[in-house]
Amino acid sequence: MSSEAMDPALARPHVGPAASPAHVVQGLRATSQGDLVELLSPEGVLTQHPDYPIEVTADLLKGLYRDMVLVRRIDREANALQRQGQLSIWVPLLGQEAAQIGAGRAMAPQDMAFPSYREHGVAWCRDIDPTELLGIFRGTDQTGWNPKEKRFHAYTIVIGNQVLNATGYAMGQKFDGVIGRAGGAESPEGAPDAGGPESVDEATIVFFGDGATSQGDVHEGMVFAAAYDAPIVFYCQNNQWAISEPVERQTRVPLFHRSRGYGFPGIRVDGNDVLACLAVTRWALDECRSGNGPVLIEAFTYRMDAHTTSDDPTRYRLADETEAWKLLDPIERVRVHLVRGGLADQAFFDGVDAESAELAARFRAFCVAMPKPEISRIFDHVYTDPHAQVERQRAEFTEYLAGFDDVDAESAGVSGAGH
Ligand SMILES: Cc1ncc(C[n+]2csc(CCOP(=O)(O)OP(=O)(O)O)c2C)c(N)n1
Ligand SMILES: [Mg+2]
Repeated sequence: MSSEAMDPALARPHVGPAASPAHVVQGLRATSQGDLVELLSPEGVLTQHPDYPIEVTADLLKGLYRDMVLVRRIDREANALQRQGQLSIWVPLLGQEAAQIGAGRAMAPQDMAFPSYREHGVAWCRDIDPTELLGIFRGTDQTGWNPKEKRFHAYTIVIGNQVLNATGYAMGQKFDGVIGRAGGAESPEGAPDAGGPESVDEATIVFFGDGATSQGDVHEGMVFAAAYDAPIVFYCQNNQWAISEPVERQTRVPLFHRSRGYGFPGIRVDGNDVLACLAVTRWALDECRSGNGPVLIEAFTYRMDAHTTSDDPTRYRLADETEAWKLLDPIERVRVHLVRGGLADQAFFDGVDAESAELAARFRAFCVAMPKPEISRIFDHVYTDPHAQVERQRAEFTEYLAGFDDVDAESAGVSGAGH
């Protein structure tokens, strides 16, 4: 078949093993084809989409704007704290605020989320105080919140692994019969009709990146989710890069087309449009709660900063590309819409800025005052009960530390065995 006769979305970008910048841009275009659900254009013009209607009020827009400004501020503050030696590493979300806030605000309290490591905006929507993120990045804690209580799982660094966990969780929701009840024969008394965040039914949403789609775990998760009609939204933030690997190295088709192969719907949404992300994710979660899952959402967005604070993106991508994406900024388009429509006055914007400054100050003060953890904690919680091997390692480590003049093993807490 000649490439002219092919579905243009299936045309192969000619990307060799060492892609030049021109190839990168060409490849990006090749995987950009396909319908993009967009409600709020980069110029701030609002249109409804027939399949994903949403009631848009000034309060809704102002709330989403506030969320995005505050999480961006936290993100920039954390980045600076890492540069000042207060955090070991930080994973920036800059540019992905709309993709995360739209999805996070679409969730109902009873829904369950499985993040990767970049979902600080979704954490915010799950009522996790930003200071609770700090322990992970300061290297003092595994997670700062109770995943069961917040319905937001621990961050997962192993790429794609959370997709399996989330699929298993969603299969459990199906086996437990907590989907498709509202409005049906088994509807609890007084329950609203199926769907809608007011529903008593549950769904799962899992977050992963474009690069993660190359992992076996993601494939296996989608196969099982389809086979069991599991109530799960696969939410792929395609931020165009997996560290230094561009998305066209991961796929020959737009990522949302992948769902066809598993047998469930796939939607590509403008990931820099918070309203579109909200409307599409609401729809997808409703489908899952009503028993019509799974659904794949590809939020087409861009990672504006480095992969992490350990990365230097100038070594593998063009400044032109980043400059072009600046024009699609997720916060700016909401601000423009609010201003042009006379929906928010200067006092509102000043208020959000003041709140943002206060939050950043509290976040910073909390971080620099965090106590040093006792070194012995690395031996705690390995096993529930005392374990001979762990205790032997604890003793060896205590002896090792005792060999240094400037380490007081007692105050480091290593000698206190028996947890
Ligand atoms: C199984 C596994 N392989 C490799 C890595 C190293 N690694 C960390 S982040 C990353 C890229 C992930 O890219 P993507 O899925 O697009 O997510 P993004 O970081 O862009 O949000 C890789 C390869 C890892 N953490 N886990
Ligand atoms: Mg990526």
